[in-house]
Amino acid sequence: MACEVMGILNVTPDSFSDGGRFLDPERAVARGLEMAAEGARVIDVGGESSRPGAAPVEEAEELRRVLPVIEALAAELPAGVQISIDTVKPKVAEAALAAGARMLNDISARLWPLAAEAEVPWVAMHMRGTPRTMQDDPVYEDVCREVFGFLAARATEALAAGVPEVYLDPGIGFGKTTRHNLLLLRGLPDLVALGRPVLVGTSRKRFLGVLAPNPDGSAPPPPERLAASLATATWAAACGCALVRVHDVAPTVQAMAVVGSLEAGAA
Ligand code: HH2
Repeated sequence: MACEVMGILNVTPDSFSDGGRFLDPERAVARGLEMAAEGARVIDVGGESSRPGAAPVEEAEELRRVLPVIEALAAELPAGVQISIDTVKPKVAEAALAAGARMLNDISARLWPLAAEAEVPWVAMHMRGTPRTMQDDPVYEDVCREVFGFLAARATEALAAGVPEVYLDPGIGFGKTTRHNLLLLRGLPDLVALGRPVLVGTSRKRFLGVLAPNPDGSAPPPPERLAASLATATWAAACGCALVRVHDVAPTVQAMAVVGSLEAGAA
């Protein structure tokens, strides 16, 4: 099965790459529809940045940001394109699901009872600590064993509780050094082998600027990390992942189509 694309729609003033661009609900909805037209199968709406060091957002403010966008997108998106809500707050998750979101993207990996109740797929992501503290010297003995073991245990619990599908996400950049991110990406076949769909989010992340610096050694800013983002999305697809979470939908859809064509039996 070809790897599908989840388009990122951050309705925030401070996200690391697109912060402030889609705070206006009309612009956010237009961007969601544009990503659907470009081939995204899921539009991931988030109202709180989780970049390293980010401060938490009040529940009422997060609701104010995401609900009008979800309501409008639920009415306007073509059939076959789902909305997911990217939140760690139970009240926001519940309200978003009631407003038309059909997937719960949970970077805290704690909200599966809500996904069970609403009968929607749940994304369980691994994170060390909280966004405020997670990059303070993360240490693992064996990062793949620890992260994949954590996700497998959460999936077992969630499926037993009645969640219809669990996506496993290693949480690239969430309490991980560049080396940890590389080890997790290299280990993706082992995560896929657990038998659940795997979601990977590397798009424009900081470690890509470290791995692929400018010729003068400086790190390219987030919007200039497209080629590096495509390299990791392509790698994830070739490893058998089901979904990649990206800012740049159109070029990623192209890359996924090519990987899909290369898969055994496609030609
Ligand atoms: N990464 C971010 C946010 N949500 N969800 C999942 N499942 N996986 C991820 O890797 C992931 C995520 C961070 O990226 P972004 O949304 O672009 O930035 P910010 O958190 O600053 O809004």
